[in-house]
Amino acid sequence: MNSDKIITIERFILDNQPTYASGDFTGLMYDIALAAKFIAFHTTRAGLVDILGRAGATNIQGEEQQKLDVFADNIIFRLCDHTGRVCVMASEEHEDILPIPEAYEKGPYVLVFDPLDGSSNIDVNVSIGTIFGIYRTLDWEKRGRLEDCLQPGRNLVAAGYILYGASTMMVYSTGRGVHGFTLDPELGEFLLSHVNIMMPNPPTYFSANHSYFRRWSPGVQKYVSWLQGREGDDAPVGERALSERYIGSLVGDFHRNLLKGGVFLYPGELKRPQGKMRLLYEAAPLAYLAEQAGGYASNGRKAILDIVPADLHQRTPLFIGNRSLVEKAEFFINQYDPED
Ligand code: AFP
Repeated sequence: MNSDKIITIERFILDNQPTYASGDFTGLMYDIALAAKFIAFHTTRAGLVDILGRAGATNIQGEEQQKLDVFADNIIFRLCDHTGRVCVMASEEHEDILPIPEAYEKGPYVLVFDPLDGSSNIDVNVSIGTIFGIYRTLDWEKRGRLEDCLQPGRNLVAAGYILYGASTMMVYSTGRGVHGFTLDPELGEFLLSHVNIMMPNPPTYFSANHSYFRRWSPGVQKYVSWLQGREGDDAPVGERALSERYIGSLVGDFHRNLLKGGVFLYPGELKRPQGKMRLLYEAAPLAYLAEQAGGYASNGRKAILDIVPADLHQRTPLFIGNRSLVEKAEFFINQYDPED
């Protein structure tokens, strides 16, 4: 008899909750896993929109079709607003915080999320993802406020993502390693598939939108040349040479580098010094996972997790992956790019 255990995400979350836990956190993680199943079901049908009706049109049942990112945003909010586990949410899709309706009790947790990242990839059937981070409220007496959402990544109590790819995977950490679960679409269950993921060393890949080379600072240009083995005595060449892979879907690019080792970079540009990535919804949650997996994330000068957000939609340059590769980015930037 094969005795390898089959462990559902529900079982795993329950087995790993501290003995003193109230169950709020466990429930919230389970709600996110449920949201992931709803979103996965809809994303796999995305290619049918031309047949079943486009966003904005009405379907056979007379319901209006929603764009997938609007659907994902809506489903996460509706699964979490009434449970008494969350005091406030913030989504990449909304300018302001999402308070818990007065009719419902508030809870101790703050949920920030990017409901569907890489949505420009939907039309071409390429992987997309959901990213989330969970903080504790700063004031247990009050209903959730903006300050609760503007916490540095160091305060995260959990973070993760759901990758809608060839399979749907949920990868998360609560500060005790990074674990991955693959959705069995027939059973509708996430099953533990990747235990305690660590970024392999030596790394295999680097991921950047190389067509922006001329927009980058001299330090970033030198760094990318180094990644290609064209700059510096210690450049990764020969056996250690890196291959370039870029999907343009952060969750997909990060996931590949998490499993194979590597670095993803979306630097600032000369005309857009803060780059494109959102600190709260993208950079900080993935930075938390990277550090849990033995890696590191930086804005080129300091750890992403140490940046205190000044506003909800703040952007940041992002270098994330194996620690040695990210620290090398900091080295080149400090060497060649004077601080303003
Ligand atoms: P979209 O949601 O507009 O597709 O943007 C996705 C994203 O924020 C991130 O997932 C990618 O890593 C990055 O943008 C790709 O940006 P470029 O197209 O500028 O390379």
